[in-house]
Amino acid sequence: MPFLIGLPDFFITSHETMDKGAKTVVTFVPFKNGGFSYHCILENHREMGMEGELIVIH
Ligand SMILES: [Cu+2]
Repeated sequence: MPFLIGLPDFFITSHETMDKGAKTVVTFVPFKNGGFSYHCILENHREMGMEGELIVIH
């Protein structure tokens, strides 16, 4: 199943990844502390469970 990860609080979007077991990398400076949602931005994928939380602690 493809995924395209969005992390809106940090204005991040990954490259779309199609292959099973594939990885993607995003690089950014976490400029604020807290818990931030990331999720697949492809249609209905978030509702299917492709989401998580990133916790930033400085
Ligand atoms: Cu997806």
